[in-house]
Amino acid sequence: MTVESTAARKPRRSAGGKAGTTGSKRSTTGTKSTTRTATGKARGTETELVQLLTPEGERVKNAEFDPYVAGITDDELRGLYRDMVLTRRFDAEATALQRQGELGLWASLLGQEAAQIGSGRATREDDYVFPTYREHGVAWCRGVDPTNLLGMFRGVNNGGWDPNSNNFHLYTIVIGSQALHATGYAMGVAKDGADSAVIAYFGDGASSQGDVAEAFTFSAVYNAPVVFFCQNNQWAISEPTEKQTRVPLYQRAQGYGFPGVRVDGNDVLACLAVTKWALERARRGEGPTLVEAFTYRMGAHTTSDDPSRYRGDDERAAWEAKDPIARLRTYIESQTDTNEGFFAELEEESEALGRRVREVVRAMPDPDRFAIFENAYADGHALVDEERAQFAAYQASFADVEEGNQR
Ligand SMILES: Cc1ncc(C[n+]2csc(CCOP(=O)(O)OP(=O)(O)O)c2C)c(N)n1
Ligand SMILES: [Mg+2]
Repeated sequence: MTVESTAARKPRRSAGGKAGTTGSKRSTTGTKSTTRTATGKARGTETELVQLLTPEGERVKNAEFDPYVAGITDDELRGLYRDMVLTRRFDAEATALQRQGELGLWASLLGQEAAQIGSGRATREDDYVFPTYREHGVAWCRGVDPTNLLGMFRGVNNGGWDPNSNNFHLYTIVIGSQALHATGYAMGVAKDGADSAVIAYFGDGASSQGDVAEAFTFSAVYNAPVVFFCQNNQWAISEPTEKQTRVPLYQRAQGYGFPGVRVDGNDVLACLAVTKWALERARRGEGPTLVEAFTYRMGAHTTSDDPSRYRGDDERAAWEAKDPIARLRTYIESQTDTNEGFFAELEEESEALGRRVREVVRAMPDPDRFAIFENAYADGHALVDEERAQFAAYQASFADVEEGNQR
């Protein structure tokens, strides 16, 4: 199949873009390396980190990205805070529900609230989002009812929401594959002539997948309107980021010919600003962007994992000091002193959400036991028929137990 280049129909600008990977007053983490810009000019760079809010809750100026959050109101700041608090509360409830046997598994987003809420709030209604299995905060921003995220983790359905209702695709467990889905979708969006953008979420571990490399190549060559949002939470289950890459992940974009930016993933304002910038580039026909949100997975990989087997408490403690919610609260309190009622009400709203999630999950109906044999083949299949019959016989072997239970 040949695919017409979307670049031919859209004004093509330098892949280095306005902010691109070129220098600015970003604060740095101090690592030095030599890279080339997208236009091929060699230059030395430091590992740069876009930050608008320090861990102490102080606003830092940034000439490139300040314009993207310039008009933000106190109410909007409180809105971002509310999003993060409620997402964290939902996540804690889900973890507890798993421990109590109500869910089979849960992948916690603890620590990654700013990366998800900042980027999620940057999306427009008509944009399309391709998540992994941990994007509960992005789902929240897209208006997916959080209880709908839990069916799959309870094992009662295969997804739980209609992706096209909120332009939020189903959770994807196959690591990195959604980067390709997003690229293909974005190429389609461009062919339709729409000015929507697409955003694909994935992790530091996924960055090693061939699918992600292919997505980078295709999106660059076809100038697809897609943002690759990599949450570098420092771990891929028990593998640290050092096992995935020898260069900061965002710098990989240069080899493909599009800009990459590292943003403080625990700074909701910076994540909002950088993602808005990247989405706007996509909408203007300037092609893909890689955003690396530098953050930390505070909890276990999933409820089946025990991180004490491979990492120390000191690392977690260092990241706890950079908590995304605490720093926004400090900033909000420094801006206005009329927040007392807001924080108290939010506490109540948070508890009410926890209660609702618990009630809804417990009331989820079990699926029909035989539904697993449906929906694979349109006209049936001899092997599936055989397996269905075997399963029916197996189920029938419990008839006396079930009768006993009813007596
Ligand atoms: C193709 C594929 N290989 C392996 C796995 C098993 N697996 C599940 S999660 C995971 C680690 C992913 O790490 P990362 O991309 O950093 O995302 P995070 O879980 O940290 O959010 C792996 C290897 C998988 N689901 N799919
Ligand atoms: Mg990871």
